[in-house]
Formats: sequence, C-alpha cells, structure tokens
Amino acid sequence: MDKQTVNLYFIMGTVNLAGRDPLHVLEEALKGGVTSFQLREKGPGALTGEELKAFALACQQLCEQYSVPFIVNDDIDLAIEIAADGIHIGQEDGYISVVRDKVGPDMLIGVSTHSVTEAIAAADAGADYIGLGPVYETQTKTDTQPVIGIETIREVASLLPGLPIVAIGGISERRAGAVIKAGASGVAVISAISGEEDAGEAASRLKGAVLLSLTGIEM
Ligand code: TZP
Ligand code: MG
Repeated sequence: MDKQTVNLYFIMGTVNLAGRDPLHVLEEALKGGVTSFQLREKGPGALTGEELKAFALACQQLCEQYSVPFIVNDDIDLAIEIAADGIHIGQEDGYISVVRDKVGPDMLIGVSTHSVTEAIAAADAGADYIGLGPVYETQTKTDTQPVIGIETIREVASLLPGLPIVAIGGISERRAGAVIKAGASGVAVISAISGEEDAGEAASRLKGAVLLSLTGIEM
C-alpha cells in the first residue's frame, strides 16, 4: 500500500452520527477527498448480522465509486465474506500472521498501535499500515490508551521509513499539519468529519491541511 492511500483516512459507524444519514455523510466525505474509509460499527446500538452486512455492502459500493479502499474494523469474517479491501485490527484482536492466513495475501491489514514497540512488532509481522495514537485527547473512544504525543510519531517514522503511518486521536484541521510534519503519512479521523455539519467541506479542508504539510503547496 502506498503512503498516499492513507493521507485522509475516514472512520465511521452508524453510532457516531447522532441520527444523520450515514451513507449521505460517507458520500459527502468521499466527494470531499477522503483517501481511505474504515467501517467501525461499535458501541450501543451498533448494527449486527444481516443489517450490518447490508450497510457494509452499501458503504463498500460507495467507496468503489470513488476508488477509495473500503476497510472493515475487527470483523474478519465480514471482511472476507464481502471481499473488503482491508481489515483493521487492534492489539487485542490476535496475531497478525493468523489474520493473514485467514484473509489471504491480497487483503490489506491495518493494525492499531500505541508505542514504538507495538509499531515495530506490527511492521515485522507484515502490517500494510499502522494506526498510531491516540495523539491527542479524544472524546470519541472512551477506552483509549494514554495520549502518546507527537514525539512517538517522529520516532516511529524514523525507525520505519517505508511504512504508512496514520496518526489518530483528536485530530482536527488545525492539528493535521503537526502530525504530518512529525512523519505521519496521513490522519485518521472520526469526529472531525462525521461531527461536522458539512462532512464534505470538513474532509476537503482536512485534506488541504495534510497536502499542504506534505508538499508545502496550498491545495
Ligand atoms: N482509536 C484511537 S483514538 C480513536 C480510535 C478509534 C478515536 C478517534 O476519533 P476522533 O473523533 O477522530 O478523535
Ligand atoms: Mg479491534
């Protein structure tokens, strides 16, 4: 996977939206320029079973229209069943090698990491990209590890120069530049897109901030 694919990595589940139409929010975000999408259907009221599958298929179809990888959080069986582009797993979700054996050689595997040690272990085990965070305080996930700060990004990026690193946790348009300058390939956000009235506008501004820091050119 190339680093550009994770420049603006949008994560959403139906419970993050306070009643708004999730497919509308996703399509606006895709129009605004997100480069990867992860379906993270978790928490009270989350869809399950056939409802989840139907929703995942609808998200997948939208992502295909915009040529954006569709990644499923946690649910390896669902990812395999609908032939998602990727699966994203946490530290508690088992060995990467076991997941690779299940999903086959082509599906992307992303891994959540919170430290230099976890990042190196994920890279060694063949992760295609890592999430690294939480960089800042977040209201969106309550069971997070302690905030890691910018320095951890700098260290991981210098030790693993070839690996796409997606910074996550409390990232806003204002903060995107700092994490990119520290070496992240992109930013992963939930609330900075799904919590905004105009998801498309929010995505487009975030993308502009990321690209400006990567290239020094205003877009
Ligand atoms: N993992 C670490 S922080 C986080 C996840 C899923 C939540 C990110 O949400 P937000 O709203 O972008 O801070
Ligand atoms: Mg998980």
